[in-house]
Amino acid sequence: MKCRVCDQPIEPFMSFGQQPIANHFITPDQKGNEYFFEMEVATCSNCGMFQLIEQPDPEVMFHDNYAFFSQTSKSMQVHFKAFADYVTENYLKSEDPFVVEVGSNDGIMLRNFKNDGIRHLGIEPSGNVAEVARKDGVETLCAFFGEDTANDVKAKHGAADAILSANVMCHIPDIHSVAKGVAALLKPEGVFVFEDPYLGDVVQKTSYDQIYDEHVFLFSATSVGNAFKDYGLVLIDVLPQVTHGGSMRYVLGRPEHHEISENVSRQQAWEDEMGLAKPETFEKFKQNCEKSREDLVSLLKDLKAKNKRVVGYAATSKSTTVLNYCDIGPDLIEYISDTTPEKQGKLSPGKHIPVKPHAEFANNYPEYAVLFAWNHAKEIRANETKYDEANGKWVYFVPEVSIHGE
Ligand code: DWN
Ligand code: ZN
Repeated sequence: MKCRVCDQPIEPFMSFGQQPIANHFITPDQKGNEYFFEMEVATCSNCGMFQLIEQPDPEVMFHDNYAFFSQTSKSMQVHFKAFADYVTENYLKSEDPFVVEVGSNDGIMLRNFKNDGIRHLGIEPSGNVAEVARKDGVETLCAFFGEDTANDVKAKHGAADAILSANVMCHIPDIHSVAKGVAALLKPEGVFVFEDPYLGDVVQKTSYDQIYDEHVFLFSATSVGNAFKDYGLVLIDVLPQVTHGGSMRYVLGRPEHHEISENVSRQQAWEDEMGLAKPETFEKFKQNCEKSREDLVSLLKDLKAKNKRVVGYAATSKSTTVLNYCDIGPDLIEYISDTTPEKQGKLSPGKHIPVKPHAEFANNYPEYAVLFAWNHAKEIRANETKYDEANGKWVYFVPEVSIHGE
């Protein structure tokens, strides 16, 4: 096997077993017809890239029925307004700037540029979410991003001052085609700003649920720096983010036009110290994942033995990895409450736990709720004070399996 980025040989250090498509919530008649793949992971000791060995075809994962809409979280709306303001204040200095977002989903970030009258274009392959953005007045092209799309956009709209992306780059297996596209579309002084879940956080918190079919890479400052250097793009800044349980914002540009922040070398030095490219680190990570699995399964079995009602809270993509890796089905979790209409009335991928609207939870509180959207804990706990008052307990599994509210 070869590294997807630098072509050096790599070996998987761990398998999460047979995993389905994380966002493919099924109807009962689709049982037995699900797509599964062996989810093995590796890190490259040459370029530092953490990656999936096998990834299902993009068309299987992203399509017109894609079940994730970014706008479902209020705090993410606030986050993307702040992201847009950061870009405008720091990098949109030209007279009539043009901003492109790769994987613009339902327009959650670009609508801030639209509101400020800034020229923008979203590039989004999933037709249903792109349509939501268009209805909101956000210019959106329904396409996968690569060199060809970049050249088409440049011919039609001109070069971009900023190319942005959030929780998308880690989904694209051909990072070289993205880098070529970015290099082609960006003005000489332009910037490429993207953020994704950060490998350092995943390893530190044992948040292995960030690993699923869509996330072909988990980035670090080291691996991002290596991946783009052949295209004349260097890291000029890195800014840690609290979103998605710990993310990193990477700012890339051409060195002749930008100063390089000290944040870059500081972060890379921290990664070296932490051993983020070393096999021992991932051997320990594997052991931590196994311990997390044992602890969660034994807690749920114990609650079942005590006849407690346990449900899941939020049918996240991440929950697919947890449920399938830990082999947790409807015998241990009665249903999963989720606010997304497209998921409700369906069954969770692989383990077939029913997904029900939030009203089901609110109208008949369980005794325990497993918080699958632990990354939104602050927002969710603030919204669910009545559940706490009713003596409801929360099960967390990041950074370790624990019960809250007791
Ligand atoms: O990278 C990705 C990230 C950005 O978003 C995608 N591949 C898919 C998605 O991952 P996720 O599904 O793990 O995202 P979230 O934001 O952790 O979870 C969203 C799900 O949680 C939605 O189905 C809605 C649900 N939810 C809920 O039911 N009640 C969310 C909140 C905040 C709530 O209060
Ligand atoms: Zn590599």
